[in-house]
Formats: sequence, C-alpha cells, structure tokens
Amino acid sequence: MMADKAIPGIRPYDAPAGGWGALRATAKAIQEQMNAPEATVTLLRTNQPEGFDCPGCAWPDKEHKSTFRFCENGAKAVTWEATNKRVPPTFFASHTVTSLREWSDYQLEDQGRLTHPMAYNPEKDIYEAVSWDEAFARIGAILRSQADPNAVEFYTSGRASNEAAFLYQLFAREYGTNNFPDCSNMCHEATSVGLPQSIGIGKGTVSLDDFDHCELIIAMGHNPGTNHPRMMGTLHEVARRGAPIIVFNPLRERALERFADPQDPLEMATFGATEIASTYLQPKVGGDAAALKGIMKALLEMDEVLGPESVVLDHAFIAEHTHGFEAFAADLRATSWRDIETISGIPEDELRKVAEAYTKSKATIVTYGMGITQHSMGTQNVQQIANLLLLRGNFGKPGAGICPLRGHSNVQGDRTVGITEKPGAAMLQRIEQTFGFRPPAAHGHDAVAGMQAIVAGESKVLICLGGNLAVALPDPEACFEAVRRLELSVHIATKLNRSHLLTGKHSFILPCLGRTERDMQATGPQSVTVEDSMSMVHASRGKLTPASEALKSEPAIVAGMAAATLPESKVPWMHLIEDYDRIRNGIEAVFPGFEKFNERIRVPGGFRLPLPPTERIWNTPSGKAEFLRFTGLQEDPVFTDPTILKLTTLRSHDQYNTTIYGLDDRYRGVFGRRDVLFMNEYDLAERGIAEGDELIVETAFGKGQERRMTKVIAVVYKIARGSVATYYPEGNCLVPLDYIDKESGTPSYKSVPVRVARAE
Ligand SMILES: Nc1nc2c(c(=O)[nH]1)N[C@H]1C(S)=C(S)[C@@H](COP(=O)(O)OP(=O)(O)OC[C@H]3O[C@@H](n4cnc5c(=O)[nH]c(N)nc54)[C@H](O)[C@@H]3O)O[C@H]1N2
Ligand SMILES: Nc1nc2c(c(=O)[nH]1)N[C@H]1C(S)=C(S)[C@@H](COP(=O)(O)OP(=O)(O)OC[C@H]3O[C@@H](n4cnc5c(=O)[nH]c(N)nc54)[C@H](O)[C@@H]3O)O[C@H]1N2
Ligand SMILES: [Mo]
Repeated sequence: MMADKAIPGIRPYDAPAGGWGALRATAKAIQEQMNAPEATVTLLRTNQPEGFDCPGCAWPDKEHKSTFRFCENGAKAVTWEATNKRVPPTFFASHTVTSLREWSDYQLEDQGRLTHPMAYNPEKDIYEAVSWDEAFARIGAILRSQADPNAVEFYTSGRASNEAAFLYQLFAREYGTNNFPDCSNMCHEATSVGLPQSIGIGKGTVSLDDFDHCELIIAMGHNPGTNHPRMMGTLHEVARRGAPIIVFNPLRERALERFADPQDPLEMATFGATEIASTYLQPKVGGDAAALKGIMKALLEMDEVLGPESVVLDHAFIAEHTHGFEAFAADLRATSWRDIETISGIPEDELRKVAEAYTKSKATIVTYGMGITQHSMGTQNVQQIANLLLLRGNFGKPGAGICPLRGHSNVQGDRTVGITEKPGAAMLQRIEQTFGFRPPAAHGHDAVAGMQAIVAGESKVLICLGGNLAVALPDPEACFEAVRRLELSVHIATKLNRSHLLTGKHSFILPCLGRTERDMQATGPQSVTVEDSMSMVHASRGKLTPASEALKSEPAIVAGMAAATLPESKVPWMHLIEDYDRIRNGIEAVFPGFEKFNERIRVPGGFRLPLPPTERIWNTPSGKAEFLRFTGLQEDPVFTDPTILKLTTLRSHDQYNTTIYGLDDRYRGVFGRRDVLFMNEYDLAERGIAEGDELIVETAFGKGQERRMTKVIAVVYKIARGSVATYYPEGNCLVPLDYIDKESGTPSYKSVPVRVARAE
C-alpha cells in the first residue's frame, strides 16, 4: 500500500550502483572532512606497495600495486580518519560526559580525531587530559590490584595491525588471562569455527586470480556495493566476461543488480552500467540453509538419474578427499521439497536451475557474508556452503573455492597472530619458548561471554584495542548499564564514540595513530602488517602528519600499558617497539607460516600464508574434508504464529559499523534518515499499514522477554515476504544478548522474530 503523500527522505534511486553517484558522494566526503590537496595524496597512497592498507575492507588488491582505484566507501573510510577535525582537551572541558551521552553516534564521531590521552574525573563528570606516563601508571596500578586476571577483558576490533595485536595478546597472556573478546566473534566466528571442521582451516581458500578463472559465482548474504566496494571491480569483470553470478539475498541490493565501474571510462561517459547478477533469488531471511539443501538435493537427484556415468557430482574427488558423504546424502534424500520451498521461500524449479547452472561450471566460487553467519545455525550454514563446493570438487583447483567476505581490514590477521580465547597447545608452548613466561591455558571469554561476565559483575575491567563494543553487541539496555559498573575501562581509539562515554569508576581514552599516519619510533619510521581476506600478508606504511603530536601508535600504547602493569615482565616491551622488525621476529618465532617474515614483507605485495585446502590437504581429524550435516532446515528457532516476521539488521551505505558517516542509504532510496523498517508491500497491506506510518516493532521471544523499537516508519522495499529489515546498531535493542549461534557464539543479528504494528 503506497501512501498518497510523499514521505520525507524516501524516494526511489534508479541509477546503477557506483558511477557518477559514487564520485559525487566521494567529493562531498572529502570536502567535509579534509582539505582537498592532501586528500588526493592520501587516497593515491591507499593500497600501494609503499602506501597504507585501506582501513575500509579486507578485500585484496591485485598484486597490491595497481594504480589508484577509485572506491567510494574506501575513500570515506580514509577521509574519516584523515579528517581535519579535532577533539582537543578543551572540547572535553566544556562538555560533561552526561551531556555527551545525549549526542547521536553520528555527532560524536563527527567531532574528529582525539588528540590527547584523557582520564575521566567522576567528581566533575568530565574527561581531563593526562600525561601518557600518568595514564599508564594508573592503569597499571589498577590492573595489578585485581585479585583475578580472569576478571579482565581484552577486546580487539579488527583494524589493529598484526604488530599491535601480537603485543596485545602477549600482554594479556603474561598478565594471566585468555579473555579475548573480539569483533570477529560478532562477525565471521561461524567461519572460524565451521570451516576447520569441514576443510581443516577457518579461512577462505580463493585468491583474486581465481576470480579470473571461475565459471560461476554464487553470492550469498553480502552487500559488496557498500561493504566490500573493491570487490565490485572484480564482480564487474566476471559479469563482463559472461560468467553467471547467482545472488541469494532477501533484499534487492542495487550493486548486485547493476553497477557502473568508475574505472571504466566508456561506462562513465555513456552513463552505462553492467548487470551483475544473472539470477537474483530472494530467500526469506534465514532461508539459505533450506535453499542450499535444495540445490544439493537437486544435484543428488540428477546424479542418480544419470547413473554410474554421471559427472554431476565429482565422484573421484568425493572418494579420494572426503568423508561422511553417505550419511549426508541420506539426510538430503529424506528432506522434502515442500519443506525446502516453504522454509527457503524459493520455488523448487528455481533451485533446480541453480543446480543445473552449477553442473555446467567447471570452477565455482561461493562468496558469503553476514547474511549467512549471523544466525542461530550460522556455523552449520557455513558448512553447507562447503558441502556444496565439495560435491563438485571445488577446492584446490583454479577458479574455485570458498570466499567469506571478512569484516574489518585486519580481522583475519588479528586472529592469526594470537587473538583467540581458545589457544592451542602449540602456540602456548612457542610463546613460552620465545618469551620465557608460561601463558595460561584455560579458555577465556569471547565477545558475548565477556559482556555476560561484565553484566554478571564477574569481570571488572575492560580494555579495548579499538572498536565500540557496547554499541556493537546486542542488548544495549543490559550492556550500557553493565559497563558503567566497571572498575576500569580503557579505550585505545582514533575517534570519540559512545563506549567511551559509558564511563566506569576509572576510565581512560588513549588516542592512537591511524593507518594513514607516519609512525615514527626510535629507529625511524615504521611499517605495520595486515592480512587480507585471501590470506595475503603485506606491509602498510602511513605517510601523513599525525593528527596530533601527542598520539602514540597502537603497539607503543600496548607496550606502555604492559610495562607499567608488569614490572617483572619477561618481554622487552620498549626494545620491541623501537623497531617493529623485532615484533615481527616474535611473530615468526611463535606462528608457523611466517618464516623470513621481515624479508618477505619487503617484497611489494607481500606473501600468502599457507592454505592447505588449496593443495587438497585437509587438516581434519580424519585427514579428509568432511561432509557435515545440517539437521532439519531451520536456521533459527521456529515460531508457528504466522503474524511473526523475521527481522534482519543491516548496514546502510553511509556507515562503517557503529561509525555513521551520514544519514543517506542512497542505493536503497533512503535520504537523511535512519528510522526505517523495510517491509514487503504485502506484509504491509496485511497489517493495514501504509508506507510512512510510524510503527511499533516488538520481539516475539515470549513472555518476560519482550523488547520493542519505536519511532521507525514503514518503507516499502523489494524484500522477501515475511522478512523485514532495519539498520544496525539501532536494531540492537531488539536482540537479546544470549540469542546466539551456540557453536560459535555469534549473535543472531540477522534473525529476530518480531511483530509489527502501526503505532497508535
Ligand atoms: N562501508 C562499509 N564497509 C564495511 C562495513 C561497514 O559497516 N561499512 N563493515 C565491515 C564489516 S565489520 C563487515 S562484517 C562486513 C559486512 O558486510 P556484509 O556481510 O555485506 O554486511 P551487512 O550489511 O550486515 O549485510 C549483509 C547482506 O546480507 C543480506 N541478508 C540479511 N539477512 C540475510 C539472510 O538471512 N540471508 C541472506 N542470504 N542474506 C541476508 C542483507 O540484505 C545484506 O545485503 O563489511 C565490512 N565493510
Ligand atoms: N545488529 C547488528 N549488530 C552488529 C552487526 C550487525 O550486522 N548487526 N555486525 C557486527 C560486526 S560484523 C562487527 S565486526 C561489530 C563491529 O564492532 P567494533 O569493531 O567494535 O565497532 P566499530 O564500529 O568498527 O568501531 C569503531 C571505532 O573504532 C575506533 N577506531 C577506528 N579506527 C581505529 C584504529 O585504527 N585504531 C583504533 N584503536 N581504533 C580505531 C574508533 O574510535 C571508532 O569509533 O559489530 C557487530 N554488531
Ligand atoms: Mo564484522
């Protein structure tokens, strides 16, 4: 039902993704955040062999030495960091923390870069400047006074470099805990937990070259036009050479429909565009497991019809390299098409067509994002994707493999260098051999468990290497209040955000250098290293003048805290940060795959970490790749009441996680506002709601667990029936903290049962 009158800020956007709209938006971002000449220089240095790694996303760059590639959201991420705006101590002197809590997330970050270490003064309710030495000494004293090291949480957000993350885990482990909540726990933990069971490693197996050779891409649950913009260049090339791209997404996302590559002069000059998806299927939210099982069931049926000569399945590969096929196949045979259709929301014949397209491709890549992982069965979802690829031997050959679209630019690297709450024995042993202290072996907390311990009052200290944990996690009501009861919170950050304002008894903001900035230490300018989502490790060196003379690098801040906390430390903290090569020697000594680390990152483009599945080596207990069953078809708890809709929470085009760049979501036709609930027009009509009506969205978890969101309006969108969507982080008020994938601990941000009604 369309409203008669226009709704402010809601209008269709007909242009393709990318194109001139992207150039205009970039020009605006540069104008608002930076002065133009320096901005151009900054952008030119993004992802160059001698430049810095783009903080925007973890998609790799061809050989890491391409000429400048335009990328709107990469440009926004860079300009946001390299902004001319500042938040000096005078700002804090004139605003109480209580008054700042009334500001929006957008306003807070828009103040610009933090310039000085600040300590909270509870009497005056303001943050005051402190010297670094005093900050470190006070933090160290409180940490030393803790009776139990396991009452301290060490959070990492995935922008931290390998060097910073390595020192950080060393600090926490020497201090005595494995409490490592990290952003990956809210993101691709389902990948990190699910894929090792399937193929022996929790990482993607493709390289960029594989995209030149693939004959089919199946893209599930990710929105690259916004979140992995550099991937659009790759998809554009694949589409242009005529390889099919089959999309599974409950929402129509413009960039997956049509994209104009700003790199393509002809397309730009003619206002042309390239169709990206050859087939666009809209499953229900949470319908992917059923869809995947449907495709695999169809393959199995085709194979059985053709008999022993069939090449529908790669029988030789299955026999030589896999385990568990018979039980897996039996489960598919026992699953009914009717259930598959109802639960996926996709007709049988459409799924059969996908299966046919898949049999025609000699090399297939499946790409996936948060639409797959952030469900109660996220881990098993990921494993179904691996199963689909295994059926036709799509591992360990050119043009084929699995491609999780990672989040933060170094989220994968942070995990590689030791940010894990469940350390393996080998790593602990090598830490002990290299550094001479015995790290704890008992498992620690992930993100949800860490926050639950804070809510329960068991954890008393939270140290954050970046990020905005309380806002990123579900259930702000519980989290916000809980972190304010902490004895100590420390935030290493570039920009002010809400987590910094949720002050405990003692709170510190420690401002750090960003990727774009020169990092000068005793032996000269330093580079850091990062690992992209294709396991390429390379150096990143900032060149800009730091936002303030008082800033320290993340490694230097971690080392400063560690030295002040652990006076008897076995780790030569200050020696290590004089020359980051020394930190990298430590990484090399502890982690396999980093042989000759310092030598190899000096080669432009860096090097690739070992990925055994690419050589058909499977580090699983059976020594084979495993077909793992998905029990039933439901990714989320089942609700039979037909009035219940399934809510998914998404990123707009103008945001980076909790950082809100602006209030537009251009490709979805939303301008200047974020208070929207995207709904299918039939779901709207059924409830007597008109577009633009103000709504009440209420969860359907049962008595005593109701949560509601108000002050949102209905917006008609091409979204699967029975599914609704709103923005993250606003939607987090509807997600309970313990509503998670039990296997990986990932919050089910993408599958909240809700009822929607018009506000009276
Ligand atoms: N500019 C920008 N870049 C970013 C980020 C950012 O916020 N802004 N965030 C970074 C981070 S940390 C991450 S993890 C990635 C996130 O990148 P994405 O995974 O692309 O993130 P989301 O916006 O959460 O959207 C996921 C997509 O899944 C679809 N979806 C929702 N529910 C389902 C479902 O049940 N099934 C299927 N098949 N699809 C579904 C949505 O319609 C949406 O298109 O991006 C990274 N890059
Ligand atoms: N409902 C819902 N919730 C979600 C999601 C969802 O899809 N739906 N997605 C989840 C996902 S995938 C993720 S990854 C998390 C994100 O969780 P986080 O990683 O915790 O959050 P960010 O918003 O990325 O953190 C932004 C802050 O990082 C700091 N920062 C930026 N650059 C740097 C730097 O170089 N160094 C340091 N030290 N600090 C820096 C700035 O102060 C900025 O305010 O959110 C999760 N929450
Ligand atoms: Mo993420």
